[in-house]
Amino acid sequence: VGSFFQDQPVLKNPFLEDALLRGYLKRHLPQESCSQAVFSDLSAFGELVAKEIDTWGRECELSPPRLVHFDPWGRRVDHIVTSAAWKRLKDLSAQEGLVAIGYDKSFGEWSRVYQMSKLYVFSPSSGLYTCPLAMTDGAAKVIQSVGVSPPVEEAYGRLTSRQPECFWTSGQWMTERQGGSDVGTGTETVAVPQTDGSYKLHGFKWFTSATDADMTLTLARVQDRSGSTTPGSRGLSLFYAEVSRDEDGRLRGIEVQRLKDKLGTRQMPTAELLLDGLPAHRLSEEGRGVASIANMLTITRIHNSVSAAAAMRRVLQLARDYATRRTAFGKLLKDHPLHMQTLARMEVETRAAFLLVMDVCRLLGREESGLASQLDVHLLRLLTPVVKLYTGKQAVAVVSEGLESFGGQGYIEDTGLPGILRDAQVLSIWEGTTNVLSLDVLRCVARSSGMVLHAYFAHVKSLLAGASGVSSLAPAVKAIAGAQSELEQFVQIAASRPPSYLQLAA
Ligand code: MFK
Ligand code: FAD
Repeated sequence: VGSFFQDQPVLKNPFLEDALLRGYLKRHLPQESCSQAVFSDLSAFGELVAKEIDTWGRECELSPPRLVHFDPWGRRVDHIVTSAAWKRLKDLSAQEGLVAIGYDKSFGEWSRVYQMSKLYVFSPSSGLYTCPLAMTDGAAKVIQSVGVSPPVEEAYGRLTSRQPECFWTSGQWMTERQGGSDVGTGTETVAVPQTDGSYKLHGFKWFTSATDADMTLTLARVQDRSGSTTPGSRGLSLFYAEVSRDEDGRLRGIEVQRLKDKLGTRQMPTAELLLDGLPAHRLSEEGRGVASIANMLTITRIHNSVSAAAAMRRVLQLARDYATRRTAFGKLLKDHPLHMQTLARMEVETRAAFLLVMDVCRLLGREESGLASQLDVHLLRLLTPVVKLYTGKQAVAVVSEGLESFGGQGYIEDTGLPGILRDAQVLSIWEGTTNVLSLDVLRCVARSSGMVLHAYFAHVKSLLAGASGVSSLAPAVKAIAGAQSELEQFVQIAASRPPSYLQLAA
């Protein structure tokens, strides 16, 4: 009934559509050859995202993973069945070097900016494959930090491989029932030493995402001969375990209890796992588990921030396109000043998020190339939790606003739009909640005796100096300088009080 049918918003090449990303890369990437290679790869990849990958991501949402506990003859198999699209995304991730680019370092200190730019283009169409990639990247980073040697030498090669048949993904099994934030108190999993120097793990991991991974890093308490363990964070060690099957097809030392029924991130499996003698190798010194897995947290939190900024950009790209197709009150949405003001506000949020995220990626690249100054190292430590906590919240707000810009259609499942909001909601929860990361910021300020803040102030001052010549930026420069001076005053007051003051101020 009726002859009118609304044109749908069209996803165009997300790299070519993103003037800010292209401008950022043009401004920062050094030699002509580096920027040409990156531009040509990202242009081609952006085309693939719009034309093909986006439908794979959608297929992952429409065919979510399911758990098959038993085979037809009653044997326990615990198969997590994933869609064909999910498997294709794994192969594609290897071929496109979505982890490898960060490790082969063909672009030196800019390799991380390049890798994260590619993930930024990929993320909203990836069917959440960015989740296993984040953990895979984090695991490679941890292995690098403990030494690429047996028993993890082969794993490192696989995690950073571009060959689909060789490529592995990793899990990150930290959370137990008692504690996801407070893993130091909440971890009950024990590691029982074996005569050959390896361990067997016994415990229950309450949240494990992308559980079809080939290996994992996890935390457990080493049991001494009397069977006792050390409580708290100091009792935790870091372990490496492969996820493998025996001759009968049963998982070695693991039972998949069930898959979580989640608000979003439905494209990928998140399981509860019983570890029942899982063979494992200790990677950290005994009791240094949390400090050792911190390298993984840094990487996965940066990935999280990339995905947050990318979600905002995606909803905005679609909203802008829709504004050129939808008419209300006799004119296109793009000609309604109030509608455009709404989109402009989203644009400002998105730009700010993107620039902060990219600055952190730049710092990571400098640190990994041995080029980071002490100031850069402090800034990276400070800004990693800040960018994760800030963009996680921002993504929910901006994407929610974005849905409204499609009117009622923003609420309709098969437009694919509501999924963007559902998936954004997790970004502030996993990899450390907002409050837990706020406390992490304060702890790192206290542990560096305030050095991270000095690094931050110096950085802001240099940015303001660069911007002060541009007259249109004058009001912003003034506002930022005012905020900075208030913050400096707070730090001075805090420095003259007992350490508990910082904690209370949180
Ligand atoms: C789309 C992309 C998405 C990504 C995919 C995600 C899939 C989902 C994966 C997950 O959600 S995995 C689970 C993530 N879990 C968390 O993020 C846990 C959140 N809780 C915290 O971060 C707590 O702050 C923490 C567990 C670290 C507190 O434990 P402790 O033992 O009380 O920590 P403490 O005493 O502050 O630090 C112990 C050591 O670790 C110290 O080193 P030292 O002993 O050498 O002094 C710290 O400096 C170090 N450390 C802690 N946090 C650090 C860190 N080092 C660097 N960076 C950090 N952030
Ligand atoms: P709690 O620690 O119980 O926190 C509850 C509330 O208390 C939060 O709001 C928190 O901010 C607040 N809080 C806690 N401590 C403090 C404090 N000191 N001060 C102020 N507020 C505080 N974990 C993994 O290990 N691997 C995975 O692969 C994984 N995948 C996940 C996938 C999904 C979809 C989800 C939703 C979670 C996943 N998690 C995973 C778990 C996730 O990391 C934890 O849920 C998260 O770290 C929070 O832990 P918790 O659930 O125990 O919450």
